[in-house]
Amino acid sequence: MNQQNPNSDLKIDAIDQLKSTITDVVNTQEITDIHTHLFSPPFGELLLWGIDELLTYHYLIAEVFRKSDVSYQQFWSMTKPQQADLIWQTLFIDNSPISEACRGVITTLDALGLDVSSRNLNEYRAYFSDTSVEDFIDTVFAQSNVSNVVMTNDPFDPLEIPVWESGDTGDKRFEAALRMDVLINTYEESGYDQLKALDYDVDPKLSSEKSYKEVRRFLEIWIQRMNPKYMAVSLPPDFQYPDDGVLGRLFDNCILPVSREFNVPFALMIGVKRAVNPQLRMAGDGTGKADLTSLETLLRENPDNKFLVTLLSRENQHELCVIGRKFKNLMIFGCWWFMNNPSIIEEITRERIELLGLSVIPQHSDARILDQLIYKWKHSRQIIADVLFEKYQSLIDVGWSLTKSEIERDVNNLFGGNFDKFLNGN
Ligand code: FIX
Ligand code: ZN
Repeated sequence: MNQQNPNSDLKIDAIDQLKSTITDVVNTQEITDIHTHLFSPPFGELLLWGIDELLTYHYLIAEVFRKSDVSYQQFWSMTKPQQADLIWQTLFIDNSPISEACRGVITTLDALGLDVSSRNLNEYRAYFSDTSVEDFIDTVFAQSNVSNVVMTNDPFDPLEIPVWESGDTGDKRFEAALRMDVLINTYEESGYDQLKALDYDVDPKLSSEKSYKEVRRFLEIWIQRMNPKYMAVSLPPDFQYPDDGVLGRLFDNCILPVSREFNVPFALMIGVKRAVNPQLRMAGDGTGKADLTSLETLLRENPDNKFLVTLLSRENQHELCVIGRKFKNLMIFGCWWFMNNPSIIEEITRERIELLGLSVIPQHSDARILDQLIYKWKHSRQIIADVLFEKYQSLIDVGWSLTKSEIERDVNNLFGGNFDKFLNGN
């Protein structure tokens, strides 16, 4: 929502006025967070929150092994509070917490009103045990000024299925995204068996018209159940399109037609190498540079399909912006995972704005733990404000003038308007 005030139409032509206006607008604008791994309360244990979850975030698990002598086996046999204790001691007490993932914990605790100078983990634990999840959701949404978040919903997850079937997913601020990694990336190993078990008449190689129809039926049922904002998949850097394997058949005969028919965009998250170090479990994924010719082909051959795209390799980001200039059916979003560090967010945001103006979704949080909405957005808002300041300043320097309402319009589009228009437009 565009939050205007009576001074919105005053011309801004002085730099100090510009700085304070941008800071104010960027901090007060509500955000639609288009990709998270958060869940509403009916999903039970899938909704993670609290200090022990914050400290055992997989980004921090990867970091603790670099500084502690703990073996993989010892670490994985610990309870969650023990793992959190180890991470706190190693990364926050024995070393200063300056990595982005560590700094995020400190930003979050501070924003919640906890005394970070006490360094007292049990004091932080006490705060969370005195809070209900419902109250905490309100606190976090208010603190981060996020209006709604898009979850990541796996239609094969036994913990999710009963909630969707009940028709009651609770808090409407949590919206759905139909995630299709199991179907697309592991069709032959597991997707096929799971579809068969659910009575879909598919064949193991997904090579018949009958199978395509069944997969389309599966997708349609889930689209009706979830009302997802988009369908999504994460893909390895060597993803190829066109493709004469299962992926290509799924794309061409199932996903792209359904995506068009139901006007549900297809989100591609390209560049993840899963389990580069399996000992690290969820923390063991890596990144690689993709060949974006495949993305160009997909966009060119499917002009009536909408694609949301984020990439995991820094080396791919400039090329992605150039592709964005060529295809209006592409919406670039977020600084994903290993890209979600201040220096890289700044570089990518500037690069995107210079090449694509205000026609991008600059950030998503990828929060896995509710509390993280606070730091991920606080840190990103600051960087986005700095980049916008630089760009508006260069206009004012040569005599262009701006109003606050124009800045509000621009920021509103970046933080939610572009997403809504992309979903709802034709
Ligand atoms: O595939 C994804 O959606 C990734 O974001 C996650 O799998 C990843 O583990 C993550 O949390 C990144 O931030
Ligand atoms: Zn994610």
